[in-house]
Amino acid sequence: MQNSTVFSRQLAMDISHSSLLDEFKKATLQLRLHELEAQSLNILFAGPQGVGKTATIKALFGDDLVGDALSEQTASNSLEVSRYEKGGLVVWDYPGHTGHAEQDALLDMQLGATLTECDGDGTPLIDMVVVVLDAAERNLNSGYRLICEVIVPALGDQFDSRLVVGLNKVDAASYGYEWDFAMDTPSPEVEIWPESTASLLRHCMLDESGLEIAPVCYAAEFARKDDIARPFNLLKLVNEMVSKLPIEKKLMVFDAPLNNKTMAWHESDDRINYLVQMENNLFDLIYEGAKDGARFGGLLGAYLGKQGRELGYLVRRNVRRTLHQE
Ligand SMILES: Nc1nc2c(ncn2[C@@H]2O[C@H](COP(=O)(O)OP(=O)(O)O)[C@@H](O)[C@H]2O)c(=O)[nH]1
Ligand SMILES: [Mg+2]
Repeated sequence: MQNSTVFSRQLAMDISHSSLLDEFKKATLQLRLHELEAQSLNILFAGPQGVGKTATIKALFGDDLVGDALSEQTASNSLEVSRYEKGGLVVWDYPGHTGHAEQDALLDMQLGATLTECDGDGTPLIDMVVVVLDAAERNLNSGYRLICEVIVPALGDQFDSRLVVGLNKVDAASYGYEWDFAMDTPSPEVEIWPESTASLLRHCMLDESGLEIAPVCYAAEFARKDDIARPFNLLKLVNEMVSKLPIEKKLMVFDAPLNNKTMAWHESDDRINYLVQMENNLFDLIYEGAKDGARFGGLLGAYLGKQGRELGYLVRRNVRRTLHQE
């Protein structure tokens, strides 16, 4: 049996080879997977210059996605929107303000227009906007204004399910505090500054725009002593995205070329178990009617009996393989 790198295809193969699922269940699950995989996913990244939008895209979807694009060199500091595409995934890397008032106004207009664009059925072109802000920046005003004055009005009443706010560079924000190398986690102090910035932002957005959005603190390139930088809290960020996306788009995140570096998905604040949340999300998506992963005794799907448990096992195995968490 040949393995597939596409999540839903590998899962479909595993389902068809399973000896514990009956033929009817197999057919139901295959049909469901087939419905869910025939989609496209458009994610737009926006935010001021230098906050790490491109770094975030690379952290999530690997260097290849961005590297494939011809315009990489020219795009990084230009006014052009870069568009990266692979399979059903389309990523829009939107340039930030340059300080030139006229150009900036034009950029905002373009961004607003892209976000309001819909197809004939009224389905938006852009499924999700991820606004990246720099937690290390003392002044977050320009990013904040971008959210409140450009993005939220353009998203209209769907802003809640189409907007994720990320506070990047938590490593740089926590200057003075150290990574706890003995425990291999950030020391509690490392999180305090970005988290309080996140609550402040959340409060301001709620107050000004009625937006109930909790920014996710993360680092696309957590710089570590004597080691190459690697992401921190990436799983939390991607979880937030998957949780908000409409049902028919969720699986596409897994079918996208997710970063396949071994350590990319490992380090998180562990406030909740993001991997478990991800497994639950996927299980509920594929096994219609399931809730919270239908866990029994902690086992994914086990509440639904033998077949649920088998699907739970297959989902778990594939999630862990995709995110290198075996
Ligand atoms: N310390 C730190 N630096 C980062 C992080 N993410 C990105 N950077 C750096 O920030 C700079 C700007 O990143 P880039 O992705 O080009 O920003 P963009 O203009 O928003 O696309 C680069 O030098 C990155 O290496 C992070 O999590 N921590
Ligand atoms: Mg960039």
